[in-house]
Amino acid sequence: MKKSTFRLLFSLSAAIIISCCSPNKKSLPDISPNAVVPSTTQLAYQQMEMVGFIHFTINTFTNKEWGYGDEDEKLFNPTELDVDQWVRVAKSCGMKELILTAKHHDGFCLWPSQYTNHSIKNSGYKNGNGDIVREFVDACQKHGLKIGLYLSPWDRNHKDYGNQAYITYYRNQLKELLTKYGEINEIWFDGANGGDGFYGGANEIRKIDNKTYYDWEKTIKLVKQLQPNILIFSDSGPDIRWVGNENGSTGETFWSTINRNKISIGGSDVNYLNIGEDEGSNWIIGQCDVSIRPGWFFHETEDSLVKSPQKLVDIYYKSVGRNAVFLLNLPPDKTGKIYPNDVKVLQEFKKIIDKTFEVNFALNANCKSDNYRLNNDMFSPNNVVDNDPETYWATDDSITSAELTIDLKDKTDFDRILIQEPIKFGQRISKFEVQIYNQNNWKTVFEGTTIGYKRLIRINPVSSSKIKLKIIEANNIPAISNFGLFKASEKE
Ligand code: FUL
Repeated sequence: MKKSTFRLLFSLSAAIIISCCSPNKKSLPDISPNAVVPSTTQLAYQQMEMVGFIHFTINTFTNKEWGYGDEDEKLFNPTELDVDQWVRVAKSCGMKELILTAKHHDGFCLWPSQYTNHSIKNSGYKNGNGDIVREFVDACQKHGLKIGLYLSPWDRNHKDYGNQAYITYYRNQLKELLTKYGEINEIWFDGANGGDGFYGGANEIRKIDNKTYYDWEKTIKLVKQLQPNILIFSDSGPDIRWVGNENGSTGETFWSTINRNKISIGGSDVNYLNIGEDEGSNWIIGQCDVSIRPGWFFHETEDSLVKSPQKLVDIYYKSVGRNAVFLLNLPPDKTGKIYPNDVKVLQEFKKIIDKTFEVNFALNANCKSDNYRLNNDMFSPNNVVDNDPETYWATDDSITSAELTIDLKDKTDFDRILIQEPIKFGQRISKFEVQIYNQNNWKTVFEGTTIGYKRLIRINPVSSSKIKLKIIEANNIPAISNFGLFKASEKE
């Protein structure tokens, strides 16, 4: 029997079984998930799309990027600290979480840690009675933002750095942060490790073996014990991963799947991190970290070098638009506030994104496909334009290439395309094309590889009434949850 005839018979009998025995859609044979899929918390994290970083510590006052660890704590003294402003600004530009540098490489702690004197308790701020981690947590909770904390594994202040005693110290600090401040959504483990530093007055170079020194697997276990729902970021996840650069972009091809045994904190192949691997055995979300200024900390000399709204929009397409999460750093100044010009840029960025994605021309358009699963509406092509991220179009078993045609009725101008896979089933598509119908011909306007949670495509403006999405290769039955067409804001 020919494959297609078999498929038809299979679909018909399945349809009969369904209509006779189970009117309930839920009992339909859904597409089976890939072997590697995101956890529920990873799925929720990916859906946040944009999160923020706050780099603020003693460096803000010493005008440095990497403090040596010998700073006089008294130098830390923001005069008009307004943590609420950080959160309001982040929220107003669409961020759903903020991550604070509780401790950067200099070892200075923004909370009164009982394990060190290099902290806010010896600073001028509130005469040593302040706790900025507490203020940060309170403000995020008040405004409904998730909370992330950065605890630098490298500590240029600590006398024991490089020895086992430091690992105990580091874990004690994690215990403080993860037991005293309520629910923490993300912990950020940086990859910079070892080098010169103050180290309690030793003033020397200390090298560590980044594969063995930290015994990360034990620390990860501890973190998950203390906060079962927390997501851990590092070069190698296990939940969220670095994408191998600090300019905010993943590769054009970007898999959330990767092999964890090929990557390690501070010692990974950056190109591998930037692309991932179709066959990867771990799901680790990509997170694109980048600063709104050249540096991660505030420096007056960089006031004129704040990225433009257009540059941020470009990064948005290269991060959120390539299946990753955009992590944008907003460094507060010495007064303790995000600088007005940075705020202005962010507001303009948000306006542009909102304007571009305001009207989806494909919404409720008529969609057809050469195949849809069991010919049942649960998998109808129309699900990709129903504005419901939970519904999707999927094909019959064994089909890995298929076409979806979107009929807009009238000729429409557009230059931005959005495509989403229902990633709860895994990431599947590895080759696709978008075509438009023009003068009795189909013309290819984009050729791509991966889609994942969200793919945003920029093309030159076109005018057409019919658009085709051709799925050419996939590692399993393809499924699409959302397809959109937009016209870019003139300010892009
Ligand atoms: C890097 C650090 O060395 C930078 O100072 C900054 O914190 C950035 C986010 O990560 O590895």
